[in-house]
Amino acid sequence: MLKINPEVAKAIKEGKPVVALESTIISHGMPYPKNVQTALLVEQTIRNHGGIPATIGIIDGDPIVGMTPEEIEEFGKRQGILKASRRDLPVVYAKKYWAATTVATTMIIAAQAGIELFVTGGIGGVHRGATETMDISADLQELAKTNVTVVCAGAKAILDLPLTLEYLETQGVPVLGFKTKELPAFYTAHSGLSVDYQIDSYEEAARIMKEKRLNKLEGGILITNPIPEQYAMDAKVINAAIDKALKEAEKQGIKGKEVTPFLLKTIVELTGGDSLESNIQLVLNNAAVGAEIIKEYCKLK
Ligand code: PSU
Ligand code: MN
Repeated sequence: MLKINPEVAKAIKEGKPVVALESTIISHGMPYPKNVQTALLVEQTIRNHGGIPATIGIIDGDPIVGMTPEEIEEFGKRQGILKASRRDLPVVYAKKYWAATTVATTMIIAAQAGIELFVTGGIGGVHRGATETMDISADLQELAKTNVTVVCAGAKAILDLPLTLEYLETQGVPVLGFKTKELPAFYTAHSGLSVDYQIDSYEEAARIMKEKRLNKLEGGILITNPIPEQYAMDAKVINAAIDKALKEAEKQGIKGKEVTPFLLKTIVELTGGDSLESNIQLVLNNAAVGAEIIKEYCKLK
């Protein structure tokens, strides 16, 4: 049973623009206290753009839609919070664990609550070497079947970006570029790969969302929004850090759901915190764009 915060519940009922937010980025994606400061700033940015934020996480086995600032603070510093993807949910609920929601589980819970748009930093994808390891994020499968639009800054080059695009194509997920033809690569605006379509306005994004739902084309839409130029990292610096982090993960035998948090943390260390600043700025930028898109979508409904 969902625990929906009253402000969020009222907004959903009245057709107001609600934006879902994930909690793995807080517990496993950034260090304390920047994780909490960022989560609160993201919520404020959504409000400044006329939206209602709903940060999602699991407390004592209860899925919370619209965490309080105190709950966000707790997620930021508490040790031992699980990272829950789709397969973990029944166990986390039954055993009454605290768990952070990934892109996949945030989509699941958002859809159950009636929230149609979700903002994050980067999604999981097909990992490099996946032809051997079969490490493909459950986020991609969720995008294939759950009716939530996800606004992100592309995917990190810790992943195999061409294979990630192939997978999304097979699964029928539209990959859109917000004012760009190129798939953004999280810390930089450039991957050298093309998105399926460029969209040029919030309204255009909203109309695509509406058509997908009207025509019962189940599944998500991925809107990729490039990091603003002034916050982007130097491609050489970030790519060197990514390569080093990947080698370190291999050396330490990091596997399964530990891989992504390990890489994120190692990259922050290797760049002396610069990558964290870029990460924060791109999420704030996504929050602004996401709020504007859902506002347009609410007008169309
Ligand atoms: N990518 C990022 N930052 C993140 C994540 C991914 O740039 O915080 C998190 C998201 O919660 C995403 C999850 O859903 O990692 C993917 O984990 P995995 O690769 O284990 O599926
Ligand atoms: Mn994985």
